[in-house]
Amino acid sequence: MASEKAARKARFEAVFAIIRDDLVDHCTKEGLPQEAVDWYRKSLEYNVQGGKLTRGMSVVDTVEILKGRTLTKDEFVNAAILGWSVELLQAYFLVADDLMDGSITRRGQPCWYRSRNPAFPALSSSGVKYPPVGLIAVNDAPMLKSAIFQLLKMHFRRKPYYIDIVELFHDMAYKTEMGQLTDMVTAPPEVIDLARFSLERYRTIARFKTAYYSFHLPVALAMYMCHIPESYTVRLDGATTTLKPYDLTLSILIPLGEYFQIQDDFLDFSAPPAVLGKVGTDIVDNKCSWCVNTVIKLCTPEQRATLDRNYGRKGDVEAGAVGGEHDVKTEGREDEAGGLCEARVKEVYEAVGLRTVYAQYERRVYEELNDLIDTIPEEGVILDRNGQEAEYGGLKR
Ligand code: GPP
Ligand code: MG
Ligand code: MG
Ligand code: MG
Repeated sequence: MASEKAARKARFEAVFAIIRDDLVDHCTKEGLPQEAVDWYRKSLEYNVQGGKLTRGMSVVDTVEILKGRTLTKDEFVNAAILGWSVELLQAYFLVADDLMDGSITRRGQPCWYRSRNPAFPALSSSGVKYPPVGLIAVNDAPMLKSAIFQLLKMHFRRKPYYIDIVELFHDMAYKTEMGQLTDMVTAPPEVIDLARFSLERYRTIARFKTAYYSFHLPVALAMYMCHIPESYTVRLDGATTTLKPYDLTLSILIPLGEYFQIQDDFLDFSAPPAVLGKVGTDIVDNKCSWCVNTVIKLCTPEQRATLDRNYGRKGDVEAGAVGGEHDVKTEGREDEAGGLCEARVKEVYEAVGLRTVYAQYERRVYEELNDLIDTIPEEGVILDRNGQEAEYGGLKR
């Protein structure tokens, strides 16, 4: 079972070389100098590979489920190219986000803007060997996004669903950018003010910043590839109903994406670094996380004051606690990312019973998502506009 999963991943990963070579060869054909071509190749390899690949692989999985059979070689490669296009979008977001957040590492290596690109011969004579990428990343990021539309043109221009997938990528990117804007203005760097946070604001950020491109996009791409129409009529238990499958997908995958982000936030607080794969930083980074929003609603005024003094602060001394009991250096606590301030916040989280609240939420959302999934009609005869049984590409196996 585990080896089957690894084989599926390896098969998907093998398609990366196709998209990289398509994009690099295109730059060469455009007549770019070799150092620019080498730079772009390095950016693609560094930023697009190395993730979990769940978004990309779910395009392939969904096409397989919709078709109900093993894919032909052509079908697989096309689905995987769409999957890698989602990974390109993700790479674009992460390169830009790391610059905006001033982050240090990503996927176990330095963030792109902090990395040293060996394809940088122009400056190596200045005595600095491979200077950091720096602000060239401001151009590298949108090049990763533009690469998507170049690939779609190369591989899907003659497909009847071409314009649908082009519009879908534009729509999903725009939604994510709206989410990033809301995230940035809710917790701008250097402004720590928990009064800006609320669970309602959190939901907006999670849905726009994460759910659309991570959950709806891969599934909707697969649906377009399988020729699923925007709406169709079915005869179900004798009655005729109009279904809008993409709206139905949104109605389930956006709440699922919200749950994914809430789980991510909870793990940031609760999972040991060995399990998380990184040290959780949401508290010291002043993130508008599900955890802090939930605790704000449950805590006493004293606990709220502790949060106000310590949230978003990386340090050993509580800000505002002049000579007070908490004005203590954290000797021997270097293991903690945020020192004493973070520890104080975590104490409040534990005291209000955040672990129990999360467990209750998870049970409830699991039921709710299953109820939503149960609303999808699985039976029914698809009708054409004359009321006759119709055949709609991927809908018919
Ligand atoms: C990462 O969020 C942000 C995105 C994936 C969207 C970025 C969108 C742009 C238009 C740039 P984060 O900063 O909360 O997550 P992480 O902790 O992974 O940096
Ligand atoms: Mg970030
Ligand atoms: Mg961010
Ligand atoms: Mg997180």
